[in-house]
Amino acid sequence: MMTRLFFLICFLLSHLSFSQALRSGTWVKIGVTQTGPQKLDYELIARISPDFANADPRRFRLYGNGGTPLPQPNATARPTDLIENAIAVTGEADGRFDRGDALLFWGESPHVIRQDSATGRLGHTINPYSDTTFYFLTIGTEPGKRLANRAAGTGAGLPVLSSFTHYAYRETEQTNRVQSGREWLGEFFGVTTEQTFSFDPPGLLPSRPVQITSGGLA
Ligand SMILES: [Ca+2]
Repeated sequence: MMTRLFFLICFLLSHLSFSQALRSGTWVKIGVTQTGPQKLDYELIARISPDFANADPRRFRLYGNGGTPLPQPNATARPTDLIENAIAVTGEADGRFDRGDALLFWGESPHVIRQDSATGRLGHTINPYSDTTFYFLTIGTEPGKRLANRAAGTGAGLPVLSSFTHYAYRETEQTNRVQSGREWLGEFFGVTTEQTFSFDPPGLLPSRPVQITSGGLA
């Protein structure tokens, strides 16, 4: 889950007027490429910016609006600024960010897999503008938003699951026919009529059906 995380240090000053949230303070820009829990431990954060090593971790605040692009229609509502995300900071109760402490948050890929509510089928959407989702970490003047604790459930009455539907896609977005727009295509066949693409889903049940969908342009 920790793969493909990378970090850039950004000291964003007040001239970045497009975001009120980024107008002041020390900021760390965090790039995420895969959806899932993300963990930044003390050593990593302290190496990126010593300011965080000397700060009260209860004031750590993470901002980000997820990975999907803004809606195309102008009239569709969208956030006007960065939204604070709830995070967990282990070891923050003592007011010191030190070895063994860590920051955890849920990060989203810029590309989304969703289930169609009408058909029940899974599908994906490629973000045409970015291959990375960015989050922004800062030290606030007040305590930051935190994940709430929830008592563990008993599981009583819930079905026991032994399998699930796995979804994988290959969409390499290599070429654009008209050098414009958001429609990008994958592999070019030309005189070659056959190419092989491998998928290796973990734990594949051999007796279960596999559904394959493909698209092409001639
Ligand atoms: Ca601590």
